Amino acid sequence: MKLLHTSDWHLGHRLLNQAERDLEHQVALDWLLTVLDQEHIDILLIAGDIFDNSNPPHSALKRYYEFLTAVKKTQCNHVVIIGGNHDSPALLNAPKHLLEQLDIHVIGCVQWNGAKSDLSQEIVFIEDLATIAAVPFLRDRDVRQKGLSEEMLERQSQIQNGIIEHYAQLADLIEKNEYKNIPIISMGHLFAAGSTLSDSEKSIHVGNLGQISAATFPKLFNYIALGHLHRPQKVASQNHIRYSGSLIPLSFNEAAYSKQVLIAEFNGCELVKVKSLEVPQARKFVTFRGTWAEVYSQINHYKDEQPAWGEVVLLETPNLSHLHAELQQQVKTSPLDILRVSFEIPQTEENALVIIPSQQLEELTPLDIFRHRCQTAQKSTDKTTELEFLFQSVLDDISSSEKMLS
Ligand SMILES: [Mn+2]
Repeated sequence: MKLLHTSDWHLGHRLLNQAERDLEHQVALDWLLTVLDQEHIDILLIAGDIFDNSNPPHSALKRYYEFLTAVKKTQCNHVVIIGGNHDSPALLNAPKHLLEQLDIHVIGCVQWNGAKSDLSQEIVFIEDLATIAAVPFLRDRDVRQKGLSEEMLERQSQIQNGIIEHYAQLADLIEKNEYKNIPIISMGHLFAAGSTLSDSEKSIHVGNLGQISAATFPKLFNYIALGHLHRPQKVASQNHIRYSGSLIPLSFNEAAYSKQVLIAEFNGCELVKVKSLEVPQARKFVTFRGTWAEVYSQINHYKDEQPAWGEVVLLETPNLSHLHAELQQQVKTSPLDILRVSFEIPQTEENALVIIPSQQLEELTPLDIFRHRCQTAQKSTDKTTELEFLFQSVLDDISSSEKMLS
């Protein structure tokens, strides 16, 4: 049995809130379809964050359904999809029963049966191939008991214990059922401790303090296909607990490492091999760094044929009034799209309250700005973690009350 593990497509993503990524997704997904045939994949696992936000553009929905339709024309007959923190559970689940007819299993969120969660809904049994514990992104309300103390440490451990308990109960449930000599796979969209964060991910985990350690996953699982972190990696050096990482770079920082999908091969229920394949990219990412004169000359010499997203990092404060026009003039005939200009100016007492350029402001999260404010406001940083936690709790409360209203 061979499975392909991918996650974090973020269909509908806009780079720096500007540039559409549809062409890049198309190239990556067309390639993925050829891999399903070439590698004789039996099951495709997509571990969450299919879409970039809960209300994706129609072009993203089209891309998703066209891909699923095309999968049915390959040798890969089974698909399992879980919801991520970016996905709208309702949007993913809406065509659930229709897709089920095509052997495409969607678990958008935890299913509730009155006050109890129905874990049996997360078990996908694919005859002769695998049993899959398809755990979606677990939201605060899915794992934490109400009415208990909200103290920082208690809240944190409640979330962690809730997640661990969820996986343990699923493992028990699977063990009770009869299964033959086939692998037992688990999926998840979470932050497992012992992993490395990329810059664009930092803010999403502080809020959900559900970091669980590799050792707490039930031993029953022969492979654990994770999503959430965009950098491909093993968790705590364990070969069978993996993040495939995102399909395309979702920030300039993410472009520093290659994008992958993972192929896990089994003999009976034994995992024999995990290999990664690099995802071809339709666009390059280029950073031009230096003084204005240096950057000007670097851009002039940039002649790569492949279209690229560009960013400029200036090490001096330039004359802003000319900058934009001159840049646009320069890239007119090149395959470059300059999406961002930022400044890296050494911090001194006087410029401590640095003005953040508006373009950059759009891509910062409220937490980033809060962190920035903390840094400029206080010399000692020993309280920063606690302050960030409290700030994030407020944000979480706001967003959950918004969800209850909508
Ligand atoms: Mn993601």
